[in-house]
Amino acid sequence: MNFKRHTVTAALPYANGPVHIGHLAGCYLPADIYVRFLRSKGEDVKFICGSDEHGVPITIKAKKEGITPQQVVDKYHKMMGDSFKEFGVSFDIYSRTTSKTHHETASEFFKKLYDKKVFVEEITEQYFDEKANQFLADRYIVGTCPKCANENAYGDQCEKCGSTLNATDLINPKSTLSGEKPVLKKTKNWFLPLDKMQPQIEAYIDSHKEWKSNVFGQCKSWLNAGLQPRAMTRDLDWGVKVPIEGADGKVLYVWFDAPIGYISATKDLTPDWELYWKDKETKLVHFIGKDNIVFHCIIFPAMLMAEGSYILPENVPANEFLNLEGDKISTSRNWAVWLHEYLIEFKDKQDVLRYTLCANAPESKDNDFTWKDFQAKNNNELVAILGNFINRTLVLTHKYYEGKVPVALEYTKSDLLLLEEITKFPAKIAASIEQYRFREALGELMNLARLGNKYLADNEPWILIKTDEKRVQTIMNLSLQISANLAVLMEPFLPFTAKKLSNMLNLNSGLKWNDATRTDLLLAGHQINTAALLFDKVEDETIIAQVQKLADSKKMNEESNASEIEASKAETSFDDFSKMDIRIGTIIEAERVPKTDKLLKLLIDTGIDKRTVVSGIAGSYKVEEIIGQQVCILVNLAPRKIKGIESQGMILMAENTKGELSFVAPTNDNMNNGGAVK
Ligand code: B3M
Ligand code: ZN
Repeated sequence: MNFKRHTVTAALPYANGPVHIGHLAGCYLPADIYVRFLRSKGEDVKFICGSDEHGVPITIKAKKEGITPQQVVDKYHKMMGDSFKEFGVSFDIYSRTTSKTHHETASEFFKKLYDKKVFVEEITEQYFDEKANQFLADRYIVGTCPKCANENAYGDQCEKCGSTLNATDLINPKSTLSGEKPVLKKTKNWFLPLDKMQPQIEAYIDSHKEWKSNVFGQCKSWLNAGLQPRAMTRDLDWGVKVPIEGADGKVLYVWFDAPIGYISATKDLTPDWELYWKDKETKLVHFIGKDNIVFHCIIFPAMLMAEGSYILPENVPANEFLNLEGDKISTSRNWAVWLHEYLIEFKDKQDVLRYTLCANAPESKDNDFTWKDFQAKNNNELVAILGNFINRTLVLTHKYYEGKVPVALEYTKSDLLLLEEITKFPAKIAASIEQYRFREALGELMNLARLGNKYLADNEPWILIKTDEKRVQTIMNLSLQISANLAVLMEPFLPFTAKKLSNMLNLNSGLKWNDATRTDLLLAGHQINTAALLFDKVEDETIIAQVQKLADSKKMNEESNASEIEASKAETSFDDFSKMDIRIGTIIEAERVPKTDKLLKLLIDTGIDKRTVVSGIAGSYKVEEIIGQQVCILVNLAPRKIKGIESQGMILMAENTKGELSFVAPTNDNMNNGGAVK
């Protein structure tokens, strides 16, 4: 079927952290390539995205940072929006789910299903944290996945095996708020009866055997396991309020409201939004990462079917995950390449990252990003193939013809073959893009540059110029045509470079995809502009610095894990505390205790007496530096023998998370020995 227009969405990222390369490779880059391609074809397309600002991921982050959920989403919405823009992700709108339009749209949607009696209203037992006095939805609860035994599955989903779960399915559930085992408590919620809707959903999925096999396969396996009713409301206070009577303290499930966010964003973009959501001639495509498949292929379509007036997703091209240097990307472990940092550290090199991520996209299996590969892709492909071809062509044009496109005089047989080859590229690349095979498409684009390079190498115009000037004119004309076609065809993948190249060629800016089937985009006599390099080499130092940065973050992370702040001890009474007699004293002698690493034997003037104390501080202090040091000493501790020495008291030390010790001492130097610490 031919469609009149396209609605293309990219998953709404949670506004709880900055964008990293995993997000980009997962859905934003492929979606952007797809949309730029459609625009170049002259199609009517709206590219929709925004921040997902509800749900437990936001409230957890707020708690961690000690700010309100609204402050969290304001901060990250801006940050993510800015870096997408700078990276050239060309959304027509980047909206947010805390917007008024969204709250209204999501409420109306829910209300419509409620009025149509779609939901099953049910009182069930849900987990409740008595300490936090709160129901535990979704990510507030972790436990062992009943399907794959992953111990860190969330209350709504196991990220390891991809199963959707209900919190009550978890084995050994634990509250992420208090760490306590939760209790069950009765509460009313509204369920979408996916079980009853299974036949419709199954028919829908079965009508899309053309979907990527990872997507289709996952859908089938859920269907085979049998769909279960799923609560569309939660007992939480952050989100879209449930818009019906008797639902105080309840909000819409974030996975109910978030996909509706695509609709509300379109409303904010255009008054014609209904054409993009309700007209059968609109092709709706959702770009997502693999952990979102069930929500986009089963739950959201079920919502749309139940509502009745919307079109259904025509395709849901989901990518697998991108790893980083062999390890899973993780925000909490700071194991990531952050887009906002890349944009500063690699200024004006957006296209190098776009190229690397696309060439390595995890389209059919998880894939790995390494800095070495980034360097190799830049140096061996962008610089050596694409950049080199363009540079040789433009430099020679300036050198031989003062930057004016020469006339093609007479084509040889191999020229004619080449011309025919060139005209096939737009269709070849398009076919791959239309099947969501972006790596393959990019490979084809590079083949056109390879063809150009080979043409120059085979014909050697720089040698022929001495003997056959006429032939060189044809060679250069043809090379310039290839350059122009490259400028058009690279735009979806490398938009910044395309612009640079178009400027250098002084190309008409209105060129479209199909213009690249021609081989006369540059007319004889056309003046081109000065040439500059499209890419430059990424040096070893740059890569070493990035690898080091990752190693540092791994190390810091391990240290902070190893030394988590201890929980406080059990309560004690004032009476017990006041039994301890702590005095100011001064170290007057110190020596190492033989055959030990940590122990020092100290002689302390306590004001009451001079006594011996054995203390484990040799790791932090040298003997010479502590003579004369004032300390606090517990003087009524029962004596005990340490390494054969009687220790008559204990010195108070502070310890940091790295295990380093420091004396706890008066900061005022007129404290006399024997003074009480209270
Ligand atoms: N925010 C999950 C994620 O960021 C979720 C996507 C919503 S798309 C409607 O992975
Ligand atoms: Zn699992």
